[in-house]
Amino acid sequence: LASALTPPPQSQAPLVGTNDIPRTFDDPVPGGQDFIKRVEMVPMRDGVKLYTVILIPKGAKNAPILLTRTPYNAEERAGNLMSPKLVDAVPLGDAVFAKAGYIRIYQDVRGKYGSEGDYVMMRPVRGPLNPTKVDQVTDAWDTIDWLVKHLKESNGRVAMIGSSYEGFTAAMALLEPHPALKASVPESPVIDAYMGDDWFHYGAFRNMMLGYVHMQTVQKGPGAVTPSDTFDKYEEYLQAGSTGDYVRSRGLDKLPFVARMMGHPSYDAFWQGQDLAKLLAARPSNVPTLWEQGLFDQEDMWGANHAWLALKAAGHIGNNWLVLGPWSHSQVNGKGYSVGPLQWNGDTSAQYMRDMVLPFLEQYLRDGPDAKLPRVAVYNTGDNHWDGFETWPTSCESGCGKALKPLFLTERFGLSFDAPGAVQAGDTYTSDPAKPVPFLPRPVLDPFYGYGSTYAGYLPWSKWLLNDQRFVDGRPDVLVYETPVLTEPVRVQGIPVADIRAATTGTDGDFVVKLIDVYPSSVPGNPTMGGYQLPIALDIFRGRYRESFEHPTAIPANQPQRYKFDLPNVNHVFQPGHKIMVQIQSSLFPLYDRNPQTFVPNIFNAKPGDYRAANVTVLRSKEQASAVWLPVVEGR
Ligand code: PG9
Repeated sequence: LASALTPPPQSQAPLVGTNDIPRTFDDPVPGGQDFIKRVEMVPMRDGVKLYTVILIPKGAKNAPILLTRTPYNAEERAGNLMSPKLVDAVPLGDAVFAKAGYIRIYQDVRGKYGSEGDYVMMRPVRGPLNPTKVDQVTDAWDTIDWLVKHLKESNGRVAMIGSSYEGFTAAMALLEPHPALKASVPESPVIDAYMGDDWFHYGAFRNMMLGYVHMQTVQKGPGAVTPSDTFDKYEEYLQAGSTGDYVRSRGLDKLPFVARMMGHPSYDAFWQGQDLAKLLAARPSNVPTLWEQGLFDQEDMWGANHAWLALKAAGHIGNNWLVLGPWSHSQVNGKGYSVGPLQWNGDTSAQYMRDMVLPFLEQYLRDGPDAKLPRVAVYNTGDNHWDGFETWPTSCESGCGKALKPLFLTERFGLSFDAPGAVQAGDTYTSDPAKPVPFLPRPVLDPFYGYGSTYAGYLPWSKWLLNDQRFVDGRPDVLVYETPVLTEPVRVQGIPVADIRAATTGTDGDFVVKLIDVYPSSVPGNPTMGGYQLPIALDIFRGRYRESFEHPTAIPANQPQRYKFDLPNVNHVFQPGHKIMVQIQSSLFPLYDRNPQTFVPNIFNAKPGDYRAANVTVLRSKEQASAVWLPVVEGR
């Protein structure tokens, strides 16, 4: 090696070479790499082989295996393998496992990147929605079976981990776990993509995911988002007409998954059959499982907590833990010092990996000490620390200790814990589909432009849920209610419920409800937070589904109706000097498709004439009270 590094004297250096590629070449890294990378084509039961990148610490013996099954290119996801040390080579979130000597494995799901076979987006379980003999359950089973039989360095125990789609593959494996699967960590897993994960929220379609489907399904390898000649997606979607018009004009209807979504705008058998929370509760596993969810996850806010709640309801809390951290989507795998404008005490992602996931895996994969995790760990975004709970939520509509407390909309755009008096009253705005309320200040870019293994994407997208809502509070189509300045802290811990009574002149319509923490006008030491309107929970609900998500019905024009839906989890403190605010509006565009406000069978195919302005009256009388029900708790 030393002689290879010593250059020949200049006079001896030949002027012309015959082959500049030596027959062998060893990189002169001191000691070489401290890990071995193997790539295996692991055979599945139907003969299809899956591309599997295996990173083994040199000299490993009896090492546990940590497996991620991904649609995002195993070769890239495994990290920057140029590095001599595994701990530096793997993605940031994996460093603790590399340090602890785990065998780290990334595998391409069937049909993507290096794996053989056909790709089906979120391939459903075998059965009516999947007539083949394979799914993510069998592929995980077959992979684990192969790994424990072929990796002599392992102790025969496997855990699965992964975020989002990778969390979905981890959760699917729990439906019929291989006996060697000893623990699982589904992070922001997609569990019900109709109710509150990637494709719809309570029936409203998430336009902005179309670029993702393009990127993922135009080809087996890396794809790009939908080509566009318009910088601002707000402008692009508005000009296109309906989402169906947008899809057809760009040829996206030729992508089978887009066509499937457009054929199933309601919560029919197609979506119900994919609700993994229901499937998991019907076939609960004994695998110790740590479910993780970001409190500000702009993509998959529904999955982990609903899977955990379904398992709890089915009596399987004993082997299921829940972590709700202060993160945007998949931020748990990056740095967790802050999210949006909020700063935390240290790196909360590192705290989760080091103090929760690693001890959990050590307990079940290495017979380590009891990890002593609280059943539920939720970051307190008001007090800036982790809280541990025996159950969750601590306060809810019924059956969990403390009842929710309604915060009523009152006259003069106030909010009060006192029920309204007898006066008939309401507040009216005109919702015009020609001028929908933007979800982010324009211009709005495609969130998946530049998306890759780093999860970078379009930065405002990853923090839009925390965006200062002053950018819309002056609009005439946004109702804004607020409390007086608080003199006492108001602590909320659980799942707030939006409960809106409203009448509209249209026959369909959407309702967006935002629960907001308004900062004092001046925040010494942090001037940019002065007057900040920080949403702590918000969501959208499609009015046609107020009675049934499966069978939509027209809204009877001008008749009060009730729109009731859960908002995302909160563990927050509205501090003295702050105000609580509720904003109500009828669009969040172009993230969500526009509701034409005229009842049509399938909103994807609404015609230009169906899009009509409607006057929406939000009621706040004694008989028709509107409120956000808050999980208020006293004390710390
Ligand atoms: N939220 C992404 C996704 C998962 C599943 C379907 C569509 C999108 C992800 O980050 O994987």
